[in-house]
Amino acid sequence: PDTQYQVDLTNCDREPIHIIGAVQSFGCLIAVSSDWIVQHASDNVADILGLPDSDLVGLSLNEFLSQQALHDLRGKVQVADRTEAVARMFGYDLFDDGRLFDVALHRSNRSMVFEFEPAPASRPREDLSFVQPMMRRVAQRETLEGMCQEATRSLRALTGFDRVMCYRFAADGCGEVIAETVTPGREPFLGLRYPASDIPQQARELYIRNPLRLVVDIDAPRAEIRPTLNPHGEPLDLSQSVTRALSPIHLEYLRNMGVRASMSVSILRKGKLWGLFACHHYDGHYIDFELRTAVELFAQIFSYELSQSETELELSEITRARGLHDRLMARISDGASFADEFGAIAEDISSVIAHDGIAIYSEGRYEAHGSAPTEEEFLGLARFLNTATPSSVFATDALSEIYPAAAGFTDRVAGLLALPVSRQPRDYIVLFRREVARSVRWAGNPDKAVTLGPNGARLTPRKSFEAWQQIVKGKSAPWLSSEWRAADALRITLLEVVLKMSDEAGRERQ
Ligand code: BLA
Repeated sequence: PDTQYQVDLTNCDREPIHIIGAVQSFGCLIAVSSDWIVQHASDNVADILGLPDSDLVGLSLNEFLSQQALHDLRGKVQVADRTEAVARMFGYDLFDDGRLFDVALHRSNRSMVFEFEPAPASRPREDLSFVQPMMRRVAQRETLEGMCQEATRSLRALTGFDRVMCYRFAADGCGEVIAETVTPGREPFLGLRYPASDIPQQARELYIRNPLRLVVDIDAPRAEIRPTLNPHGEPLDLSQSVTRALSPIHLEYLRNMGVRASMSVSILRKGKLWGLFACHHYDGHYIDFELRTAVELFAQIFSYELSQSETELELSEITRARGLHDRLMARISDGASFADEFGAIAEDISSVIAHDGIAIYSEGRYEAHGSAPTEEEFLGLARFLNTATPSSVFATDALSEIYPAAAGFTDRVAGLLALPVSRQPRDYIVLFRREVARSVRWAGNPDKAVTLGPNGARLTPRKSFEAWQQIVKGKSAPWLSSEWRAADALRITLLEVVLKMSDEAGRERQ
């Protein structure tokens, strides 16, 4: 149609996916005005509902629905309006003839939107009864990764998708597969990273408001919503729709991957998109609305559990930082020298701030563990640090951008966090991090044959991964604000430690 937006890889984040103008063929859509006159209908309505008349636009609902159905739908409309959410009916006998439908209802601006999916014949449903046991198993896991892993395992068992991933966003919008359960024999995606552009901004905003989308079959024709514009000249806003057709760019991405069905479910924390459960299937895969509702519910409870556990983690960081202070003070009280204790001290620090290498530069002596510059390289760096940090923590995740000589040791160090631990001359404890792209490797088969769509190889996970590698080139994992805080507390402790140790050393020398 004439309103169709020309999308390509340069304008993905402007593609108006919420007014895409079509639903998928597993459901149909009718939008009505406040007086229940049909304003829009998808062109598969007659097909799905089994109506003789294929053009419903301009008709009143009571011309093709029974009084009972109208009454029941009206009740649900009130629920949708009161809760400002999608109201649901499962296995509803819409025409009083034994054919059952699942119905989703929501308000979209001036319209009330109904979406219908043929429901499986009446059967005992237990989807909801799985949610609590699933959540209990998740809650038993001690770590965040463990919780996510258990969630992917049980979601796969519940929904039958070939692959279920937990995809977490970083502060810069890039994403990482942090947990995965996949059919044996399929290439694992665990640990892989993707650039922010793979899930563009407007999609993320939409996914906060509407937590679940399903693509049943990328090869199934979509059903156009007609007319494209209402009498006020506006397209139908499908933000809350449960049968919306997805962006053709994204479908091309799925096709390039050999994936035919996809589902993703939002994981929120404090109103922000924390991540997604992303599911793939290598065949068409439909799960009905009732099961999708159970999945949504699971994701919602999971989100709460997750935020609680992240809050606990943040609290335990404070406790750990305090513990570190006590351990460091204890180490010196028995008179050991800083140099002797450095290995143990480094170990202590790594429990609070993750790093790949650590060095101490004190009174002209340099000692390093792990991934770090050589002494010669460090001497130049120390002069740079002297100019950079008056007397506080200094950190960067892209050292070579501000200190070009660091290009000479990017094979070992991309980011650093420096703690000045004395005043004159400048002594430091420095934590180093390697280039993040170096620590992640694509484990899959590079020569796998794919048939590519019009936008070429960019829309494949491998190219996405390479795009991510370019974006983060020369960068380490960022230093989080919690790590800055821990570092600042640590600096004060170390200052005390160093002073005390040099005091004692001084006394011994006398
Ligand atoms: C949407 N992109 C998505 C979604 C995911 C991804 C999970 C949500 C839709 C869904 O449930 O399927 C990304 N999926 C991934 C990634 C993996 C995966 C990274 O399985 C890794 C294994 N996509 C691109 C590029 C563009 C793009 C380069 O890769 C544009 C420049 C666009 N992705 C794009 C758009 C959507 C999307 C427009 C929204 C789809 C919609 O909701 O209509």
